[in-house]
Amino acid sequence: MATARAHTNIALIKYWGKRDQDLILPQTDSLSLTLDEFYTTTTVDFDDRLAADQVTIDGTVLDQQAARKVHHVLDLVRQQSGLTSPAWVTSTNHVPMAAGLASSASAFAALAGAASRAAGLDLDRRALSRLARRGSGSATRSIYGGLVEWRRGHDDATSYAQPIMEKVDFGIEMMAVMINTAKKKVSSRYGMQQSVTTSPYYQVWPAIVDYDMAAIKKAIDNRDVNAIGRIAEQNALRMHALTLSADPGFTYFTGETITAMNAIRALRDQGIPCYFTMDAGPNVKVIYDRQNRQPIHQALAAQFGADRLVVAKPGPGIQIWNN
Ligand code: 2P0
Repeated sequence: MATARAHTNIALIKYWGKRDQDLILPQTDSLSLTLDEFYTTTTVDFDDRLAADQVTIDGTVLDQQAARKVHHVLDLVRQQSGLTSPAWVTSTNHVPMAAGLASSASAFAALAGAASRAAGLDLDRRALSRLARRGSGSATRSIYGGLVEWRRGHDDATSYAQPIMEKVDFGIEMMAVMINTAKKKVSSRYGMQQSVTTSPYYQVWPAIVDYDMAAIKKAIDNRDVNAIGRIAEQNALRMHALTLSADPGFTYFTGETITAMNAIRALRDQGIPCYFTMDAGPNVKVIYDRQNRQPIHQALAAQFGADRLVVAKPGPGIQIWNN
């Protein structure tokens, strides 16, 4: 039996599209910040008295269909270890609010860590990153803390994450504006594939990411939070343009998403540097230097309510222990 804790991450340069659906090989590199506030703790116990894998998330037992991606990762661990037993999987999401902010990243990273250790494998972090990738692409990056890049690679062996700056030594922070915590209508898996196959703009996306990756790495080297924010905001808008320009077009934004984006632009116009990014859902994450937290929090609390704001600092990489 083993337990792992992994933190979620928010991409500053987005992963949006796969080259290989089964291996989860991405079209492009991506880069993220692991957050301290949001994490998943998962325990795995292989037990040959079980008839099938039993997956419980936040106290609810998943049916076979809902647990499909979990079975897939467990099967890979069984292949690698030679074990054949089914497993108990118990997972708890630690988020400050009722439901989801990018929980698949922390969930599949924690599952990879706990399942591999419980099966007696002693995987290094690169191998853990590759295993987490097979559950969900964004989980590849949640093995590491701080600023992390996922190199797209060209096959299963070469597509993994690596740390850019595990212990972040400057003031970058993120504030989540929780617009809506209900489950999204268009899964990211389906949404990104629609973008790849039907958006006429997709063909320029890889070149945009190459350019943004180089620029953001330079900004990180310079510890320039405002340059990081500017690059991340533009990259996010261009990612979301791939959903709007798909056929049929769709968006993860709601009216309140746009309202929050405008609130952040207004703060900028008042001389308070802050930037936004959005993922496959309506919530907005604000990127800023911690020295500017107070006026940003005050302005957004007045508009959205303080109970819908969560401040997150850079967080650590995966921890795994035997029970
Ligand atoms: C990211 N997102 O880089 C991007 C930006 C959402 C928007 O990774 O199909 O749940 O499991 O690989 O990782 C969300 O997609 O998709 C995601 P799969 P995943 O964080």
